[in-house]
Amino acid sequence: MSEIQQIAQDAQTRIAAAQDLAGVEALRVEFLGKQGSVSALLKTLGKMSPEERQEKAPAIQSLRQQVADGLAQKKAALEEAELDARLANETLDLTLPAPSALRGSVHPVSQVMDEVAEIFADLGFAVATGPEIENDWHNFTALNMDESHPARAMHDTFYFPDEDSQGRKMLLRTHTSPVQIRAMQAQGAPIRIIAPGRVYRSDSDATHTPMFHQIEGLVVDEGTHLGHLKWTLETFFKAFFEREDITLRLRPSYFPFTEPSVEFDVGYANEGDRRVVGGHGDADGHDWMELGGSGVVNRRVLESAGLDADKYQGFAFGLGIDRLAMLKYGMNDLRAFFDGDGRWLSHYGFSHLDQPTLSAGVGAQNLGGKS
Ligand code: FA5
Repeated sequence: MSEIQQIAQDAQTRIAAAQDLAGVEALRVEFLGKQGSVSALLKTLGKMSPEERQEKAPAIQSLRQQVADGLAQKKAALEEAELDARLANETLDLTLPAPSALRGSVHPVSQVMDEVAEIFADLGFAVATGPEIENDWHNFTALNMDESHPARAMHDTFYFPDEDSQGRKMLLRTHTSPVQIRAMQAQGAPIRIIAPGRVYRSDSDATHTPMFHQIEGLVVDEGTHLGHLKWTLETFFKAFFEREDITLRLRPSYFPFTEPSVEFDVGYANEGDRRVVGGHGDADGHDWMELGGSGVVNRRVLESAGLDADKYQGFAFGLGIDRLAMLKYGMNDLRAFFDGDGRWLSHYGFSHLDQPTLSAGVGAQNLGGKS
C-alpha cells in the first residue's frame, strides 16, 4: 500500500471514531496542520522534477481534499448531535401552572432611585456615577475640607489602612458630593447632573444606618443662583409626592462646599402610624422630615475642579433616598431596609412591572398594599 493510501485509510478510521469536537480538531492538526502528515506530503511536491510532480500531485491534492471533507462532515454531524441534545434538555413544559404569588420584588430604594431619575431626566439632568471606594481628596479636600477641617470629623468616616499610589488616604465615600468634582473634571461646564449611589458612615439608629443612599444634584452655568435651586427642589418634590400642596422648609445651614448653604425639610402629618406628606408642617399633628442639604457651590469647589469661578456659578443638593422612600411609602424604621427579611420585602417591595414614568405617574403601589 502506498504512503498516500495508508494515510487516507488511517484518517478515515480515526475521523469516524472521533467522539467530540476537540477530537476532530486534534485530528485536523495531526493531518492538515503545519506539521501534519498530509502537509508534509504536500511539501515534498516542491522538491520534485516537473514530470514527477505532474504524476504525484493529483493524488496528494486529492488526499488533502478527502481528509478535509471527512473532518468537515464529522464536525457538522457532532455539532448537530450536540444541538439536538441541548434542545432535548431545554424543553419547557408549558402545561406547568403559573406561580401563585410573584417571586421577588423591587426594593423600595431601587424604586425610589428610578422615580427620582425619571423626574430629573425630564428636567434635563444626566446621570453621573463615581466610585464608592474614594480617596480623601475627592471626598473632602476638593470640597473645601482640608485635613484640619472640623467637618471631616462629623462624617464618621470608614477609612482603609492603605493609601493610594499618590499617597492619598482611601475611604468609603461619606456622601455623593465627590461625584460633583469628578463630573466637573470630566465634563467641564455648563453641566447638569444627578448622581445616585451608596454612601457609608459609622452611624446607626431608626433614621441612620451605616450604609445609606443619596442622590446628588449639580447645576453649573452662567448666572445660576439660589432661586434656581429653590424652584428645582419644589418642582421635584411636587412631582415625587404627586401633589401640589407639599410644604418645603429651607433652613440656613453650613456645608464647606456651598455658600450660602440650605437644609431642606418636607412637612407631613401623622395619620395613625403613617406619615402623609402635604399640608403645613407647623400646625398641630404636623412635623418635618429633613431630606437633604444644598446650596450655592462654593467658588473654591469650582476652582478645585478646574472651572473658571468668575464665569460660572452653580447650585448643588444631596438628598437622602432612604428617607424619601420612608416618607412616600410609609416605613418607620430605616434599619429594616437592609435586614433582607423576605416578609418586609414582599410587603414593601414593588412589582418589576411597575416602571415609573411621568405620564403614568411616578408613584407605585407596594406589593403589600395590593393584596
Ligand atoms: C451631605 O451629605 C451633603 N453632601 C449634602 C449636600 C450636597 C449639601 C450638596 C450641599 C450640597 P448630610 O450629611 O446632611 O449632607 O446628608 C444629607 C442627607 O442624607 C440627610 O439630610 C439625610 O436625609 C441623609 N442621611 C445622612 N446621614 C444618614 C444616615 N446615617 N442614614 C440615612 N440617611 C442619612
